[in-house]
Amino acid sequence: MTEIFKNIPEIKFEGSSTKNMFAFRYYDSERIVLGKPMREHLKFSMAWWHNLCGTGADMFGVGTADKSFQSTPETMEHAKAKVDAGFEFMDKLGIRYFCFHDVDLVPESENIVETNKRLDEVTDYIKEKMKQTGIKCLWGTANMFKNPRFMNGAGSTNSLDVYSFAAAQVKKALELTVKLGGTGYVFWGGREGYDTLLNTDIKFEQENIAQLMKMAVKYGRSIGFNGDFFIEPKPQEPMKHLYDYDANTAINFLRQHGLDKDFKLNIEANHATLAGHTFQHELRVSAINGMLGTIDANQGDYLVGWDTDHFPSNVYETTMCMYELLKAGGLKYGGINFDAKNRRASYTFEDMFMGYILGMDTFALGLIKAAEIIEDGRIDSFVKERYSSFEVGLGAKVRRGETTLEELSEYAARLGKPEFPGSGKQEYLEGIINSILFK
Ligand code: XUL
Ligand code: CO
Repeated sequence: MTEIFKNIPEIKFEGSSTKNMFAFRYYDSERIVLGKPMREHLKFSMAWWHNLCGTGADMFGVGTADKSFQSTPETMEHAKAKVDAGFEFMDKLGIRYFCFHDVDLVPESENIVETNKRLDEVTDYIKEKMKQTGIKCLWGTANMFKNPRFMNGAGSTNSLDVYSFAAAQVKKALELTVKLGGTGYVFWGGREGYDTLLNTDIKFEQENIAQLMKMAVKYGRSIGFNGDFFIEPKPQEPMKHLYDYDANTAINFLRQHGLDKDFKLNIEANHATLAGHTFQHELRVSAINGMLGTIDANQGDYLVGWDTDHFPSNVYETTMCMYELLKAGGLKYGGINFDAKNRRASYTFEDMFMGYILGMDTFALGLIKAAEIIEDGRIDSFVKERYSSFEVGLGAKVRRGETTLEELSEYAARLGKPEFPGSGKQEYLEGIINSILFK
């Protein structure tokens, strides 16, 4: 088979001082960090859609990148050329996982029976490549936002026909995920929301979405899907309001509908910031609720109000992300999927590699720094000390739920004026982080 990314070598670790553009500066897959090789902490995954399908088209202009891979777009020949390109790309970078939507893999036909046939054919081909390379599927999903039929939503649609079509796509995408050995199945509800409440019954729509998810769990488990289902929260775009607004909202929805045993969350950095939260906040909220499932790695542009899906370059953010991940004990069925795309003006094959090298290095550096923060211990011990008044005596009774308003009132009355609660020392703590990041 002919090489697609000619002149691009296998990317190896060379250290931070290298000037070689095709090398990792920080990602050293075998380096041990806190007792585990980096590759185990950082289960990197390639997003089929951005990397192999995205051409840089935006609302104002057509694509700039040629992703035909020497074939004719919208054909099965192209679908297979994308497989060839994808596996060569992952192999050269040492990426061991990929994620996909159904429609990323093949051109969609008007008829779902025909589309499904194409999906069977291409996944046979993908399976062969997986066998040859050892590369695995991280998660699969159904694209239920692109086709015009989903204009009013998929699970949240007003039309039974469209709802059934969504169900059919979920069924097939689950079968494909099982066929490819994926350990996750994602629901990102891009059209599950509303543009105006004047035409929308929120309760009805959310109940229907929950039903679709329940059917997915039932069917998935019946065909041997033992991994996690994931909801991927996002506050808006394309709809003005999306139901899975942020981690807390999605967790509440899952619990309300009894889905919390089978589902966890897929936290995406740019979605977090669109919701007015830090990436770290969304990870923390998920983790403390036992819901941290997987990560869509990217970053937004704080000066732009939409989902720009930049490759991660902000080491502060990846450090805090890896700090949360390490403290949560890692991701069981999840990984770090680069839901990221090159800028429109970065249209060459080289740029595709540069994006992944940047992202992988930024996460590797984040991992190294997060481990140093934990080993340093000053942040964790400060936080522990900050709440120490609840460790003994009456404070411990509060924690155990053994006290009353009466008892606390009597205590308060005896105190007179309470002492200040102790400095939050934010500037001191931020200084510690800087001294670890930039030593
Ligand atoms: C869109 C987004 C999706 C999901 C999968 O903002 O993040 O690519 O990750 O459908
Ligand atoms: Co995403």
